Amino acid sequence: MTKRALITGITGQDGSYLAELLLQKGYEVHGLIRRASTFNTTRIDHLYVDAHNPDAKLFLHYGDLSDGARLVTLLAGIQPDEVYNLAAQSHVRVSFDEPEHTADTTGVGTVRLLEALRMSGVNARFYQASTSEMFGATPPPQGEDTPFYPRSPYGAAKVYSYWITKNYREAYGLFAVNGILFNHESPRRGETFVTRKITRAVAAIKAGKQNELYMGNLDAIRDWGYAAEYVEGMWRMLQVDEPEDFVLATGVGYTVKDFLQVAFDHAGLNWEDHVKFDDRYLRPTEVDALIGDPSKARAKLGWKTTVETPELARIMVDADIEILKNAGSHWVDSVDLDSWKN
Ligand code: NAP
Ligand code: G4F
Repeated sequence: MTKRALITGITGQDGSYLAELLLQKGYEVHGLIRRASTFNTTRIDHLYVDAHNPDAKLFLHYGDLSDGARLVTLLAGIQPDEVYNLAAQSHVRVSFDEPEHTADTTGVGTVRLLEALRMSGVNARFYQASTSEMFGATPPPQGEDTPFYPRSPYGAAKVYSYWITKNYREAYGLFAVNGILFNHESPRRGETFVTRKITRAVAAIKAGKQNELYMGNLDAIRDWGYAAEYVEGMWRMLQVDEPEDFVLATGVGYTVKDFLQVAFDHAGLNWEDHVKFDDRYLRPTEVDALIGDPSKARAKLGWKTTVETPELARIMVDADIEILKNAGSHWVDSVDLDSWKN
């Protein structure tokens, strides 16, 4: 029997890699997408086959985590074996500007989906995209038993989602798990997260299209892995016998400054000639250091990373140099993005 999966957030970085992986594994994949006035499917366009084609395995459905009734109807119609809840307002800095919206989608959206599963009677395994941001102020290394101390509206909303997922597992016997993922990046990363902001700027500076890059706190430490490897871990969490929560991370931390250094060096540039400070990129409360302990995932899922942060930075720089070459006049400078997009 062909397995069927529903992915919320399929148009995002992780959703696109997960859809790719599940299609490779022979799944029929259904994705929830938001209606927008412009196309928002660029990350998955390469996977899409017209639904009239008998070989089509990827199906997209309009919906939103703010619309519980729609989630019930969709689940009842699709009857998935696995549900991956990746949708969220996922930008930490933006969550300080839009705390209520973040709580509604990143927090309450999860219980809407869980409740829709219960109301539709669909017996699917459920994956919740939990995050290292929940550890916040608790010092590293952080593992499955480390206490949470969120430092942003985003982190607080994700803590709610973590606990409600655990509660539905205990209260209703759902196979529901939290993947507590540390930062993971790729050439498909949103342009305003720090790694992609840096690698796009390197490409633009190298091409003579930009000279300055405005940044916030360069001392923050993150454990950056390669997104394509993390979606394999998500899938493995739903294939084990008992539902359990897992940390996915590389286990090694680097500062934002380290990332800048590797990325600029790779293009033969000196970051100190270009990077300027702008306090608009500081957060009211910062998460100083996130470094994960992935030993449980290694032991029980056989999952581990192979791409370390410096290699990741080089992959992303090379990809952005290529993207810029092909973009021509459609390229939007980081400077333009920076001025309002965080
Ligand atoms: P992303 O690129 O920002 O993608 C977020 C996805 O959620 C997009 O498809 C977006 O749709 C969708 N979305 C947002 N609000 C929605 C709503 N109200 N209803 C339905 N869909 C909505 O995020 P990502 O990096 O792929 O991360 C995937 C998930 O993992 C997120 O939940 C994130 O918080 C979590 N996470 C990420 C990391 C990381 O380092 N990447 C680490 C730990 C946890 P549009 O395309 O229409 O905007
Ligand atoms: O790339 P960031 O915006 O990612 P952050 O805040 O760590 O959140 C990401 O990872 C979480 C997992 O830990 C996910 F749950 C979340 O959805 C998201 O994917 O910022 C990383 C660090 C921060 O300390 C920030 O203050 O970089 C610092 N930073 C310095 N200058 C900057 C900038 N961040 C951004 N976005 N832009 C800057 O100019």
